[in-house]
Amino acid sequence: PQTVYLSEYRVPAYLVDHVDLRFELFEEGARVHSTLAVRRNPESEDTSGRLELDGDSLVLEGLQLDGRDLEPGQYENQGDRLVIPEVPEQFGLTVVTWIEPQNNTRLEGLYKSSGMFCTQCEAEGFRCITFFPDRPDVMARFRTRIEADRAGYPVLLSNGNDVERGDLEGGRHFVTWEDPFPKPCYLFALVAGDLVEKRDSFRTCTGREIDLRMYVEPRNADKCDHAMDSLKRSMRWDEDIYGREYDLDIFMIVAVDDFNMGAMENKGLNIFNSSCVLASQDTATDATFQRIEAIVAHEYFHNWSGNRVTCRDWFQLSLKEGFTVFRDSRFSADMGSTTVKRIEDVTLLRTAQFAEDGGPMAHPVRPSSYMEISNFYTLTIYEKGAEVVRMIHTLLGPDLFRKGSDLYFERHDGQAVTTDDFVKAMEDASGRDLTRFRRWYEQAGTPVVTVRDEYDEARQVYRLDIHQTVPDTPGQTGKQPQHIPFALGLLGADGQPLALKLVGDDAPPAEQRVLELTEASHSFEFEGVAARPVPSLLRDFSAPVRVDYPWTREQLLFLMSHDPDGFNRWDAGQRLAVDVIESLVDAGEDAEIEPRLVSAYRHLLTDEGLDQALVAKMLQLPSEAYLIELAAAPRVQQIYRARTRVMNHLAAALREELLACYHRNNGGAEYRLTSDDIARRTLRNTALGWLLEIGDAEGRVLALRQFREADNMTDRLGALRALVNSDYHEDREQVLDAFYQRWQDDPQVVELWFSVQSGSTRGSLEQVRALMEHAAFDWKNPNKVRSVIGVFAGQNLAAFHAEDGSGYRFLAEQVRHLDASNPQIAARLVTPLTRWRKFASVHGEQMKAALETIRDREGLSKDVYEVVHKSLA
Ligand code: B3K
Ligand code: ZN
Repeated sequence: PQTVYLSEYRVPAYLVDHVDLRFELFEEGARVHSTLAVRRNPESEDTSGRLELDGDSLVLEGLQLDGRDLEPGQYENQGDRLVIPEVPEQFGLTVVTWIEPQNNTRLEGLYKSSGMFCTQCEAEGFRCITFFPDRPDVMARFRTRIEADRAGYPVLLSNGNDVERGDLEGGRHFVTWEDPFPKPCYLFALVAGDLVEKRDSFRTCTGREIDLRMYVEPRNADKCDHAMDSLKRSMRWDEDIYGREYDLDIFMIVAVDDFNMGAMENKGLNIFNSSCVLASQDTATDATFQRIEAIVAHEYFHNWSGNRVTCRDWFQLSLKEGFTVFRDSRFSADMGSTTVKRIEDVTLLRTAQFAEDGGPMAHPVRPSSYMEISNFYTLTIYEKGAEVVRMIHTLLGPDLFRKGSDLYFERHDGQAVTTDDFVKAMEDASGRDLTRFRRWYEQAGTPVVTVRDEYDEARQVYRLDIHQTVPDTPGQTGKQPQHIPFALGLLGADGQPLALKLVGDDAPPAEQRVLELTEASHSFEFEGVAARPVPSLLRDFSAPVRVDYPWTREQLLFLMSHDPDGFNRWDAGQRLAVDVIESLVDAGEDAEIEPRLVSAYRHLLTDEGLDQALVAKMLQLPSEAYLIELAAAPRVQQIYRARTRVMNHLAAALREELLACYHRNNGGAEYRLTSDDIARRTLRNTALGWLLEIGDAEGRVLALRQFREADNMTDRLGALRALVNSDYHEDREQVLDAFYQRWQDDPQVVELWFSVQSGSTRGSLEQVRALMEHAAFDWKNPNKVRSVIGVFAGQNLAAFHAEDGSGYRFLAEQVRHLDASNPQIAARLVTPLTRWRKFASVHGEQMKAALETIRDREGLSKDVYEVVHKSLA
């Protein structure tokens, strides 16, 4: 496969002003008539007169230039490219292609899912529909006519407004859609199916009435309310916070069962994975409700950050994704608990993005090369990209940031631009120099910030020496210091925040400062400090870096109860738990477990004056994945045992407190989605999980009762999970069975049922294999593959890293199998194996050997090829 380089970017030689599409949809395939209004790009240096269009798996049935058929000698069909060596300055081109959506298992381009036609064109799926300059800097107005059997496909949708509809011969009908906004072809969408429509409306800030429509299969008609409400909240929030109004008269959301990722922001017609949009109290957990709200918002926000202003090329992907994740994350924070949302974002970042940044696929937020762009929809592009935008927000402050985003949208509306254009707009609006800040886009790897301190009692001065390094990553060495906003505070012995005054600085004293690190080393002196303080560093996780500071357990315990920064309170607890678990990894079975950890947790469980949403988070022990990420050469079994020992110890020591916490939070009140109520459910289910972990008999009774009586999926699943993760084998089988019997017709619930089992540390590889034989498992459905194979390899870490290497061989086998039908999902699934270099020798070698069996598969897809070869290099 070929590598694409950013340095080779050239403006397109030809532009397309208008696209006229006609889809004839049949059971045995689809015929696509496409007529393009093409003209030479005056800005291109290419004057050869040669037109090249992209294609993939297309049968070419017709080709006309300005209405005249082209003879075989006048064009060249190379399969992935259609070349017409000589074209005029301006012309009309008609292309007719034949495709087979019913056989499309890659789920890119036009395909069928549960009997309906749907599309996924980002990043390069439009070329699977027709020959076209499939790149985001070619923006055209689309008119789309869809023809299909009326009975089988009563609903026919595309982008924009429906302008015409009517009947055709043979029981067929058509609808024509027109999208007034020029767009890149990756935002094109089409849906045809037998769907029910849910309607609502939204009045914009200028008084326009927008028609909101959701389309779902009839059996899901009662699962649309939450997404619809989330949509309206998002529309309002984007007006209030960013001044962005919706632009079309209709906004549509469609749910489809087979989908490679979460959702897609097609102009005016967002398409969602069913599991990211459908919900009812009975079938969705709190986490699912929150995820739906976040994804609906994310896709909606793309209408401005992505669609109105789009990417020049795919190296700029974070322009829309990083910014949009930042936007959806602030939205979720505003809708619920800001601190909890921050904890969740940072947990994902530190566990998974840091691992990516330290692995063989590490790449900058703006990469400079790729083989397969689908492999670059990564945590680095999305989550680290969002952190980078967040840092600009921190450096500029909310008002200048808003000024910058206004300028960006105004300056680039209707354009395809770069991450640099974004930074430039922020610079121009604020007057700040972000030259050095741009390194965040160019350098891969997680910076390490080392902090050492010194207290000078005689001078009453507290000094911080801060040093940063950016580690080498594949293809990048000798990196420059980055511009890091480093928020901090200092606490006095009484737990009170100190007023910070820097030596030689005129700024008025404040309880928190954002230091700006731009050099490899800095020293900061704080004056008027009466006694050695406890530093609270990198508050609210102000930059995506690792902090190295020699914390003592006393300091961490102190911060856990005194830090006014909620995020750092939580983080101190995590660091303490990590320290305790790590110290047990090498210790004998009878080594003492830090008693102060027990008292700290007791305090959390009993002090009802604490923010319960924060407490619910603080009670979660650091995950195995995070502990593995932190370790230099992790020995997974030992880490797993040490963590389990600590959990059992805490559960046994705090049994009474856990029971009390369970009962206190088990109000029979009506199910509501407030952050208070979510915290209560999290608390009681955490308590239940811990009690079952130690096989507590009373806990068992409570879990069985909760399983039977719960009026919502959060509690039902909480009880199920606690029992599945316990040693009550008979109960386990019984509840799993009952659950399946009750919910087998609901795919989203069956996915939960699968993942509870494949992620259970009590489950073995054989049980996971058995799930794959289950009638509900379906290789063609990415959600099923993820909930069984993905969850096993990503969450059931002790089994995945089994000493005999069976987990690795299992994963390699599934990747090889899946690569033939769905390369995108196969390439994602392989990720855990790519980290082989990090693991102690035997494991590492076994992982590497598993990767090699994938590498040797005949006919490997480009997607898997890139990931496997880069990780073996
Ligand atoms: N933009 C899409 C992702 C498309 C992935 C293509 N492989 C969803 C999103 O980020 O909103
Ligand atoms: Zn996105």
